[in-house]
Amino acid sequence: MTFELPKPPVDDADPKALAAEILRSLRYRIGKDASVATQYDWLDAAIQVVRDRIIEHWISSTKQAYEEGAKRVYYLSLEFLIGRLMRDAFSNIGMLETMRKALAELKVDIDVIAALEPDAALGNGGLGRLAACFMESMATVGIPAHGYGIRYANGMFRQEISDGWQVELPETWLDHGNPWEFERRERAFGVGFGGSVESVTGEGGRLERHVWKPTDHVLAVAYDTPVVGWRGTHVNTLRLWSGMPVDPILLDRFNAGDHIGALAESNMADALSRVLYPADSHKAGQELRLKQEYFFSSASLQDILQRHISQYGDLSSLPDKAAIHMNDTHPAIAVPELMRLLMDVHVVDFDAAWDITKRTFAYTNHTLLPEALESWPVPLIDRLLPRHMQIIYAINAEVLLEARASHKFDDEGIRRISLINEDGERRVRMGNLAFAGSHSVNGVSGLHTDLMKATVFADLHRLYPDRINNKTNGITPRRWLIQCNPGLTGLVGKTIGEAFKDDITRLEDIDRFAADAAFREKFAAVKRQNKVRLANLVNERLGIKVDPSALFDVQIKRIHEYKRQLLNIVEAVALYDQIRSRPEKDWLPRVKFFGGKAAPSYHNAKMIIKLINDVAKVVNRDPAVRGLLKIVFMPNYNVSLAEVMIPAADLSEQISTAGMEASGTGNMKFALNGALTIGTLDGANVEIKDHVGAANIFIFGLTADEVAKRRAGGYDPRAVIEASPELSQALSAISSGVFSPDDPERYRDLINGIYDNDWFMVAGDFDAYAKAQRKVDALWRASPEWNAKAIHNVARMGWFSSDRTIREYARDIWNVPA
Ligand code: 26W
Repeated sequence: MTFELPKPPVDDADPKALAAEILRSLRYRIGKDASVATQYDWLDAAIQVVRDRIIEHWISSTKQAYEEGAKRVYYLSLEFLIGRLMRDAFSNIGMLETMRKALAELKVDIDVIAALEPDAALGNGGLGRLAACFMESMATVGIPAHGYGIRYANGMFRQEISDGWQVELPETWLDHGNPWEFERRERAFGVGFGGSVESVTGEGGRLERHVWKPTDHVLAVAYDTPVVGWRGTHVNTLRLWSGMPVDPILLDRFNAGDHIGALAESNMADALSRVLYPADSHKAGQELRLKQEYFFSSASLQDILQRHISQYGDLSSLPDKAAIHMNDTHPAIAVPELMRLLMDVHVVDFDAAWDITKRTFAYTNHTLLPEALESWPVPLIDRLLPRHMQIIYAINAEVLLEARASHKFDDEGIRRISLINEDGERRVRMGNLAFAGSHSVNGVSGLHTDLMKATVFADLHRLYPDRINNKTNGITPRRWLIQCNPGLTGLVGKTIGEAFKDDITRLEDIDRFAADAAFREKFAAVKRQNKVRLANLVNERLGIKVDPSALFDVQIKRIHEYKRQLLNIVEAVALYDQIRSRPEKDWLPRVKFFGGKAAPSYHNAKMIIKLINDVAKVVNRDPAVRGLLKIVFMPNYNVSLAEVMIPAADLSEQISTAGMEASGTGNMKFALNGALTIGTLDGANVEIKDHVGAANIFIFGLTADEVAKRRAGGYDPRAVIEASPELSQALSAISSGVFSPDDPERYRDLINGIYDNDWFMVAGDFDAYAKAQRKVDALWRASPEWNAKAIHNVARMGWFSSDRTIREYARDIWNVPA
């Protein structure tokens, strides 16, 4: 017998009917009457109403993939920086405006409740946000995909600024519950740690297989969140694992009087999904981090294998039906885990298992910074995951055999290819492991991929020359244009029609309007509105008044020496000095915005935050500046704040030391929203320049090659500083305590770093940067030209859609239709 289920009842275009449905949801799901409902209750009730429609598509998408026997993509990532979901879901399913009206009928302001939704900060920065954009694009282009990660109870810390210093506070995004997630208690897998490996022998004492007997056990419980693609037709799943004890209380221990020890499993389970490591480029290094990596990799693989076996019976067809993608090396332990599951549980021999593994996995590298390349001490892996250590040795033997057979390497080359670093304490190189276990290894911009081939993976690239490929990053235009910039979206729609919403490359159609004075005026008016919105927010949060007609210059991203917020603030100090010494010149009003978090243990990054705030205090209060320069550090930068700041920016700061930013994705978001970029030839800036045209971007500074040459020898930062009066003045002001009268020595070490070594080429690029900034000033004065260039940027950014990136992954790496 089949039942016809009631579908969500009403006409989605009718606000009155929707309002009635919201009231019903409030009553029967939340158990409240409108008279006592809080704003949180309305948020919950509204989400539930739209969620019902999403579930319909979710179930049909899942069914369809199953019935067609479609190949699925599994995206393994320790980070998904998804932010708020309400606007995204409502907008993608086409109900944002009717829901706005329906709520208005009930005297509820959708923008007010939207602001109450917690910003799900399950990531550090670029890598996590990329995973979120990819999930949305996979749903949009209709690829059946699951994201797998950890449901951290505490995501990225909340940043407060106290007396100019960063203070870290816990982020508790689940405090009011989470209407988007579905707990799947029945979808739980055991994950083990520790113990020993036993051999199982068969007839005649022949070794048949190994069995790992872990001593510690936890359960991984699935929480599913639907991911809605554009137009809502395809819905995928983000499955996040939460740790649960197998036995909440170990009764034998409890009864023996060991009441604390009885909670050991419970505590470990809790710790596994407790907190996101907030270091985005320093090795986390802690044992718990490795445990998190194994916890989610193992649970995800067990889930994938169970689904595959129940549908196809055996695992030989796994590579034809599953593409498993590793977002950086964080899930690299999945390589030996799949080998273990194949060999020890499903009794596949090593060669066949290795073949299946390599054909199933692919790996993306997101950074070349040596301090961010993961490696784990052999003794640690041996203790936590003894069977995996054996398998890593076996894989290594295989790889080194191939390397020797190729006759391409001397002993040094072989040592560099080895999965085990033998210099000093022996460590497993997770990048080499991920590389060896994958059929595809990709970088995230053209330059980054070239550098991967030439540096970290030079030897592995020689051994496997077809494995490395490039996939330049992208961003979803739904969140990063349509939702965050309704003004510009409306203007573009009125001008060239709505087709660009389904094919973002059609934005090209507004290119010719750059020559149309009336259009430029309207474009400028939209930008101004967005700037007014940001100015109000700044006033509300910080009590700082900024003038929306000033140039809004924005650098928002993680705080890192290589991203060079220091270059930016030093240049601001130099400008301040000039405004004071030449008051008669017609200086251009400019507001410099900064935002970003420093890893709690990253001393210099925290000093840079304090310096920005110290400089802001002096500059913003100096009457001699007459408001011509303002400096604003926006606390707690996150996805939601980006959605307000990016549409309001005139100038986008993308000024990393060339060769160090793998791609950047903020750079793409700004240009798409009509900011001009000031940037180095680094990461995807190179490709942005190619697309928008050299005349429509401010490129300055050393190239990656030049940086490498300088570092190799002969670079004398002291001489460079002495040759630049502006720079010398600014550096000595900072270092002598002009901005830190309460502690004149505060910046001595930070500034000495520039004099002594200048690894990040702050001095090396200063003059070029300052000169480029004066070009910015000149163009800003010629505002029709500025606006024309900004329009060209918007028009030519379609290629940077993550839909394009995802289609390339689908075609070149995953072998799935898109
Ligand atoms: C082991 C600790 C750790 C954690 C995170 C090391 C490294 C990371 C990431 C690789 C940091 C990251 O987010 N990388 C950024 O990835 C973006 C998406 O590809 C790029 O656009 C950025 O340039 C890159 O810095």
